[in-house]
Amino acid sequence: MISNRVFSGVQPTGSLHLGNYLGAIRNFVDLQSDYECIYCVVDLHALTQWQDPAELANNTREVAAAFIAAGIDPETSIIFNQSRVAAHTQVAWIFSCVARMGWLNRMTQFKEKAGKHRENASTGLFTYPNLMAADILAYLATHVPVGEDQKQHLELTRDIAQKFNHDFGVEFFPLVEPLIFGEATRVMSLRDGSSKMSKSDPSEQSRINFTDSADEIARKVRRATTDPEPLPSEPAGLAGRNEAANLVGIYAALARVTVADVLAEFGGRGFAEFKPALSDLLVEKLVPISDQMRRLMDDPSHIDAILAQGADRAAAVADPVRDRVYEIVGLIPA
Ligand code: AQP
Repeated sequence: MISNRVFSGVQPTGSLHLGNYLGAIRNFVDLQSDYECIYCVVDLHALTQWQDPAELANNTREVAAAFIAAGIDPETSIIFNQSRVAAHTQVAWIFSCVARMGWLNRMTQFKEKAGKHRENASTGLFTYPNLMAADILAYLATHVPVGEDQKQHLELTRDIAQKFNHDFGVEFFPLVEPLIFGEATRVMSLRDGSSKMSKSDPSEQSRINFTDSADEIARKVRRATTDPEPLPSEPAGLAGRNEAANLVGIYAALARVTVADVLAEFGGRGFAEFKPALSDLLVEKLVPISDQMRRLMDDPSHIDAILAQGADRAAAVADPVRDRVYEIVGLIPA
């Protein structure tokens, strides 16, 4: 059995933001030295909510460009988009027949995204975790780097793997481990420290996008909601101060230090001093990535070639797994 294969994905649903970077993409980059890595632009997942067809293909390229600009090497890691490898949907159907309604009913992301209009949500949004399980298990991946918000879906992936193995009397699918690390595993909105920074938040002010200029970053940080107190000297002093905790966490993650280290430096100082230091750090880390993304997006055919080649490499791994699944369940003779 494979012991160290990483799989993860990002949806091409709009402008990528700091939460996607610190919760996922930067960790994708770091893992390349120790794992065999497969990174997917999950375009089929994006369709669970309406996407403008004219924008979807471009958003897919943009996520691929962000992967590469952030430091994922398409020669060593596999970068591709989900819809090009049929095994994802083929295995997902099998998992739809393994997962239980009760399991999916418990998924908090469905409840949040469907909101009050549950009856109007697409059935794809409801069964999304089955496809996510197939994304991962079609590669027999063992580790999945994600932000905190995806933890429940990974637990469901483990439940599906376990039930499949049990129902068919095999030891085929591994039980995946989430890799949730860094000081900002759940980056919060700049406007409201109790809600997640998200692409679908209608307020542009709530998030820092990969594509924001240095001026836009500085303006958003300046306007970020805070409280009037100076920063505490110890992490315990951040309890009940969501907005302050969020900004300090972002700083710590970007600087690759602990929250305690940041407070040792800034404790007792007000946001008038801390915010400019945070914007400088954000600009230093994000602007080179967005510059490189822009250069890559100037040559879409190059990105398309990387995605096509990545899909061939991905299919070479996933197709035999799909075939074995078909044999196990009896769709093709063993
Ligand atoms: N705020 C966040 N903090 C930390 N990690 C985050 N991620 C997303 N938001 C945060 C992580 O980014 C990866 C890719 O996410 P996704 O694009 O597949 O979808 P999402 O989690 O639904 O992200 P958004 O931005 O909230 O998109 P919308 O608004 O379209 O739903 C995942 O690993 C996720 O954990």
